[in-house]
Amino acid sequence: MTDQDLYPVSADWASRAHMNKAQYEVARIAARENPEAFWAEQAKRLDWFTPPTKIKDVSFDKADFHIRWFEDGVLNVAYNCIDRHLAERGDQTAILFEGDDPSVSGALTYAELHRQVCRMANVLKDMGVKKGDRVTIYLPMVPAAAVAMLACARIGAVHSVVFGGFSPDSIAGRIEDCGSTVVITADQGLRAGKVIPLKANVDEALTKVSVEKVLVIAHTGADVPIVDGRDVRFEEAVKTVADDCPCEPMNAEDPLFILYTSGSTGKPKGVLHTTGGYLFWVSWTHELVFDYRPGEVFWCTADVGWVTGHSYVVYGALSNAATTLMFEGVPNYPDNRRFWQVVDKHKVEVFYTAPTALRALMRDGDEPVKSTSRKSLRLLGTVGEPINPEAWRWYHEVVGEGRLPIVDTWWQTETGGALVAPLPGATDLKPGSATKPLPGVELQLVDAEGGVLEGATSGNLCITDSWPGQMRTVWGDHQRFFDTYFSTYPGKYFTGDGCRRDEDGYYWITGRVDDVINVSGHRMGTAEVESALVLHEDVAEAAVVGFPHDIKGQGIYAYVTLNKGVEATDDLKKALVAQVRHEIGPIAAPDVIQWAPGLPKTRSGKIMRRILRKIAENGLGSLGDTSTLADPSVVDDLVKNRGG
Ligand code: 6R9
Repeated sequence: MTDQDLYPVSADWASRAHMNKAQYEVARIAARENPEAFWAEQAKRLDWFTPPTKIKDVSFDKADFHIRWFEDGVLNVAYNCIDRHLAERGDQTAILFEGDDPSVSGALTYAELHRQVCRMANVLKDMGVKKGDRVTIYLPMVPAAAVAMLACARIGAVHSVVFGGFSPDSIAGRIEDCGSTVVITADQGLRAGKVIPLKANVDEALTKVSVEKVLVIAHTGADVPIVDGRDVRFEEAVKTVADDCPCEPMNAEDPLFILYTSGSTGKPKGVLHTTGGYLFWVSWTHELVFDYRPGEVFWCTADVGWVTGHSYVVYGALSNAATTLMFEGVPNYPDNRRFWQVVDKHKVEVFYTAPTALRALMRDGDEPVKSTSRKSLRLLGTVGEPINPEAWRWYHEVVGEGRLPIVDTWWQTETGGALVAPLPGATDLKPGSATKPLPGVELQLVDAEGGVLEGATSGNLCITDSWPGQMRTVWGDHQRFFDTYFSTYPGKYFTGDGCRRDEDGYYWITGRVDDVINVSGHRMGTAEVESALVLHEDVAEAAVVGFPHDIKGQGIYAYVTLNKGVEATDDLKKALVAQVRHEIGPIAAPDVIQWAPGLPKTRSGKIMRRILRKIAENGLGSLGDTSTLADPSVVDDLVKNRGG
């Protein structure tokens, strides 16, 4: 098979979709030629307390760097996600819940969601939270997580959700960086039948940093210690609050949330998204890319701890009056039929997941899928990493029985929502390609020197103009925002991804070209893992690279140089893995640790990661130019002892 395999838009989809081919072309041109008018019109999909008259004010140039969208508009995100639906859809299910345990499920209508969000907002206010304050949320994938996010949005507090798989150290670092005064957590979470000690993790984090209050929600009902004066039991506090809470009028450019993400250097960055542009972008893309109609059952399997959960489980979906499904569990618990059983149980219509989950399920064959009906499904989606054509075809043929389009959506924490993705009524599909940019998204491929590449070619993926959902700053470090994304290729946003464009103008993301590893669709900075390793007293130096991994997409390969006289044992390897799990979380645990008597360095002392990547990939004989190595014998040893 070649990538010229084409899955054309069906006549049915073309006739009923929000956007067909002709409309897509018209929108592309309108957004490019008259952005003010185009976005002013599109932004009417939101309910504004004061509609914006200033639409776009952007410069990517160093001297005058700024990004502002809808800047005189006033709105509230919770109002758009809840209140405006109440009159017509108060009794419609807003959130469906499927627990880790298949016997546990539930549902919240929009009216109930409104009441719960108002009550949580009032609890937060009673705890002293005000507009602009930062609130850290560390919760399992349960409706309370969405309620907490919306409660913050309602009163203008800025949430920072920390994924439940992150360690106490990671929580502490994130609390400290954004100066949160309050943490919202639960007693425990559940995953594949195992308990996640959320409150205990928060307690440990708070031995390193302090906050004023911790709001503790009962989920499993476990008995967890309560610190007097600091911890507030939600179930107690909520007894005395009112059922209604007004929506704080927010400027379009007021912060909505901070979400930490890994980059090629340093500690994770606090990506900041604002109210108007972000909400507009996730709402618009959710409708277009999933060809969404209010009331359809939408299931995005991402955790709310990641941007995909923010944008499509919560904000995009609810702004479009969706019934959004929140799933606490994992694809293979109690067994590998779980995803499809949940689809049948809740009559899921749109299903959106990560390639890594598909690859893992594919390994178990077709039977677990075929034992279910899946007839409620009408559209499939993927996100997080490139999908290999083999997994794409399996998804299409086995899960979708050949009848469902697949939308492969390329985007980043920084972009707020999807930027490159097919529209099911407008874009013919090619397995493995995220296809084409959405209207208003201006892509460019450049070479290492920044030279613009035309036609069918490969290069570094840049975006030459802003879109409303673009991040606005790195929390507390605006210079880092500029330096990270706009200094490599002046005047352009650099994504960090490599990409190929084929002769039909389709984009094929090839993966990160920086020192970021994509492990099961989650970003991990090599520098972060290295820092965690060198914290160990026996470690002199460490270098971490990604390598191809059948299920995870990329695995983590660590080269470790021990201090003189330290014995290189398997127990020490285990201790190092444990160290990384403790410092960052289980997702950062190295798959391979290789003892390295020395690391390949240039004469100026820079580690040559290119060579380490090659060795990890087993790309022997193709190590490339090694003439700048200070000590070539180092490489011979690493090649000889590859893999451990
Ligand atoms: C939404 C999300 C962003 C990085 C991105 C790229 C990779 C995401 C992809 C994809 C190929 C896709 N990525 N979607 N690569 N095809 N459809 O995943 O955000 O966690 O910030 O990761 O993920 O490398 O740069 P985030």
